[in-house]
Amino acid sequence: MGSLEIGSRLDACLTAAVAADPGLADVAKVIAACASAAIEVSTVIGRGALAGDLAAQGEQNSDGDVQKFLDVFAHERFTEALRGAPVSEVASEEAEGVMLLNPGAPLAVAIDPLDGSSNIGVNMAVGSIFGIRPTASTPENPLGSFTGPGTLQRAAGFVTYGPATSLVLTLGDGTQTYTLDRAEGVFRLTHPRMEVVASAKEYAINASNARHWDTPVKAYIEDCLRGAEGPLDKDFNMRWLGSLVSDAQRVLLRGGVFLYPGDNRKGYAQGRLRLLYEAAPIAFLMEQAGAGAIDGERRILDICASAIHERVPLIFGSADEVACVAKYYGGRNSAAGRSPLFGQRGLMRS
Ligand code: AFP
Repeated sequence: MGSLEIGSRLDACLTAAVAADPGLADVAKVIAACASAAIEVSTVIGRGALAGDLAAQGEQNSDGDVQKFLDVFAHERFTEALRGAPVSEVASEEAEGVMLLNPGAPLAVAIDPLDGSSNIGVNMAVGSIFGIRPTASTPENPLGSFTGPGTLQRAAGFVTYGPATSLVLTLGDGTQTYTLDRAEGVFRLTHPRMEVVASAKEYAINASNARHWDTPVKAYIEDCLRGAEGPLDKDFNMRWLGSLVSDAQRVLLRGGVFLYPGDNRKGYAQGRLRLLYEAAPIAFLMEQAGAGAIDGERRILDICASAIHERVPLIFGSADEVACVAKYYGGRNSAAGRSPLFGQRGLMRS
């Protein structure tokens, strides 16, 4: 994104990105559409209970999760905004199948319109997550836009609706953060190039599931708990916000490692998080900020989905921490050796 000034508006930053690489013109339009939808969602969230019962329960989504009012509202706002952008199709957490928007358009979007919805009713941060890919579906392969590896993503981002509303974004040239200027109704650049510290002392995991974890995760967390007296030679702190985007934003800002592994609960063999619209966008943002993201053995960005709501174990964060966790898995899969984690620091998209 070149050397843009702090305070620059998102539209000016996108214009500069397109000037530097005209091939980003359509990607920029999709990002602008996501940003406009995010501002609408932020406005409703910011009203809290004054906007009605945002956690009001409705139908079940593709995964059997009960949809809350805000899940549906966010899904509708993002889908409507993307209909006005060069987007052929959308894979949304809130829709069973792929939604066809503009036949022949060059880009496809995988989106979690409202992540962290269990936090809605208790005034905690929630988010929206998206990944932008080239259209590749055909009548013979209707999921083709979504079954390639995450390295095909042209851009990815997430919005955190927290004390501030922020947009964390990558177009493949570093990771930036924009913060919503509510007075002007625009996102402004506040973090031009985010770089995650290689080593950290904070881990995020839902410890109530400890009895369900497999051995590598149990061994790693036990060693974290042993602190400076243990093999990791340092004391750790723990955070678990119940909101992937909030944990991801904290890791981007002060390092650490986040783990949502597979476990032996029914339906959780591949964890809880979705490859297409949660893990892959987060992995792209992390790698562009010099961090890493694996499923325990494979680099997330190398994994191909075979279904749009497919789950994947997700471990991301400071490069040294993620490499350490990978060792507890024993690097059983040679693909892990290909991860940039085991190459140079300052990971860039390959
Ligand atoms: P919800 O959207 O159902 O609240 O799930 C949020 C989430 O997908 C992710 O944002 C959290 O990190 C994770 O689930 C929390 O999962 P647990 O409730 O199992 O800890």
